Amino acid sequence: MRISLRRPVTVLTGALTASVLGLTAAVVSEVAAPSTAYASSVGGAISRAEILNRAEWWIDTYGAIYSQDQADAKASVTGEKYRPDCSGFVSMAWRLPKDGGWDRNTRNLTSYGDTAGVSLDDLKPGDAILDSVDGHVALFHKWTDSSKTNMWVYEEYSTGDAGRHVVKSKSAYADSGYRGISYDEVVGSTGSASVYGTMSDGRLTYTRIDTETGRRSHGAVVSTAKLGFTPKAMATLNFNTVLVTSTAGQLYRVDVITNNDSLRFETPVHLGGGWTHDLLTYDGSGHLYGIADGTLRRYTIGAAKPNASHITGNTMIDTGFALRTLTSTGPDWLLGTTSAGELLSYRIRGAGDWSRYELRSSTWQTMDNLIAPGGGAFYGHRADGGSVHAYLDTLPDNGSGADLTGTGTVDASGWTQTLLSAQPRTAQ
Ligand SMILES: [Ca+2]
Repeated sequence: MRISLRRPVTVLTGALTASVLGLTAAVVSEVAAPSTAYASSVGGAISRAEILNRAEWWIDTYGAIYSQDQADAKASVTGEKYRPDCSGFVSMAWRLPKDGGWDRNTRNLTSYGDTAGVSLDDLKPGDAILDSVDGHVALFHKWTDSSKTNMWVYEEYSTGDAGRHVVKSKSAYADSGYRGISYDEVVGSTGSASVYGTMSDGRLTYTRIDTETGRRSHGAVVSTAKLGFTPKAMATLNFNTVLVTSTAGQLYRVDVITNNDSLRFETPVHLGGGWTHDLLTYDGSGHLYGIADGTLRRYTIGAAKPNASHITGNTMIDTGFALRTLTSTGPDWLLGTTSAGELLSYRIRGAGDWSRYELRSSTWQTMDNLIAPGGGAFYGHRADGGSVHAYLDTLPDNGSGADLTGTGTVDASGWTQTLLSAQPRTAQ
């Protein structure tokens, strides 16, 4: 690879020109301010959703800029500049550090001890496909279908062409000696969020979100049937069982028949009264939590499809849980928001025995529902605009928000549900 180092143009013809140049430079450096969707650091942990967002932004922003000259580097969405060729593009998507001012090339992309080989069949979004002999690398986006015959990739390919998002054949890659590589700093959950919801008229909804990419992968499918009562709080127990309370304080079990092309459920099974909870969540490990008037209670669920006798161990944990939203991030770990804007994590051990951690002190008052499928992934729903936002708490059980990042918007609108609840532990 030939690199010519160009001297910067520094023709100063007077104070006015200098100030104009300075202004221009400042504007260029503000190509895109970092936002919560771009929360990684150079060389640091990065989610698959962020890698794809970085690649998409570059392809959407630039035209035919391909160059193997490091001096032609272009700004990424977070401002750092990367060489606009195939390996510079992957370095940009992964937000790799420079080595002596140089981006990596196809010969040394895997020489820094921070990548691992992966078979083409096991590629995940944000991995790369590398031919270090003939010198090309592309960024894997997704398979076109479950047969894994063809894949979407992002790439900078050749001089005179714009970067592109194209379909490639796996067998053609394999025949040409390409191999898959993954970046060790990639963090995030794998799996999906299985999300049930209620509409204000009592219909039920089902939606799936791919937690790797932060994108909706199924639905929403909406039932024709209505629950027959006004839902107040809900907790998903497993893939086809949801507990829902009514505004009249009654608890119902909803058994789902199908959530594939349509959503159908059996007539809700009435389990009893006195369920005045404002919020409910299930931790995926036998404990149902509910908050009524700021009092947190824990129950033990003894069956996949519980009747009243399977809901035991009513334990008052404590008062003072004035939360606006509630979900569970793991066994006996709760996550919630307050109307004052806090994002709070709780570890519950028993009656009067719990710990509270403030992950964020402000701005979360806009959330109307929180849902957490496990693996540190969670989503915030804003009913006002119907948007759903993705977050990743890399270690959800360390009582710290330092490892918490926003990973993008799943949908900017369209989620008109009143309640949302994700099946626990469907992501790792
Ligand atoms: Ca954490």
